[in-house]
Amino acid sequence: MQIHQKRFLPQGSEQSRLRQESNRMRLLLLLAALYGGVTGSIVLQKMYGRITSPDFPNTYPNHKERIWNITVPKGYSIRIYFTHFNLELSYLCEYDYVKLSSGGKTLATLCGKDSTDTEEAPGNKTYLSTDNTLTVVFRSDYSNEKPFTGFEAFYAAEGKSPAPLVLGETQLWWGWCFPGLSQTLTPGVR
Ligand SMILES: [Ca+2]
Repeated sequence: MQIHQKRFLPQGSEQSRLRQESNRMRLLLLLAALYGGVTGSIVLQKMYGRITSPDFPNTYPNHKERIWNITVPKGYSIRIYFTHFNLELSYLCEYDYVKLSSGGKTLATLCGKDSTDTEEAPGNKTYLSTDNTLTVVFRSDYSNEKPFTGFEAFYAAEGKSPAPLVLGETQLWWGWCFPGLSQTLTPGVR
């Protein structure tokens, strides 16, 4: 009976129903993509912090991808350095890697433990973002022949030319806490 009724629906309304269905499907797919994107990356907006590979200081799992999007106020850049680094070594770091990028540019693709002719490991090097954002991607492939403990890194905002701003803020702060003192500390500034 139902099939019979369906067949007798005017063609126009059937098409509009199908169109609605397909629009709803598209919206669901879009939401799924957006939701997936949000949960896939970690947003960090503090002036400093620490990030580590999954399960650090234990060995990191296979088939993992983790993305950190670090943002600090405009005018600052972000310096990152590694206190521990031990990833599977592969030619050009194509298996497991930590990738640093900023301003649409890759700063470094890191793997292994020590740098070689074709692969870079951070060692004591620090990396500076090109703008106020830094993206860190950790990725491991499907296997490891040995256990690798991953990485631990610290980052901090670094002012490119923050002196006038910081001085101004310090004066305001001193002036508010100790009225009259800021003028004593910085003669010539009212
Ligand atoms: Ca691996």
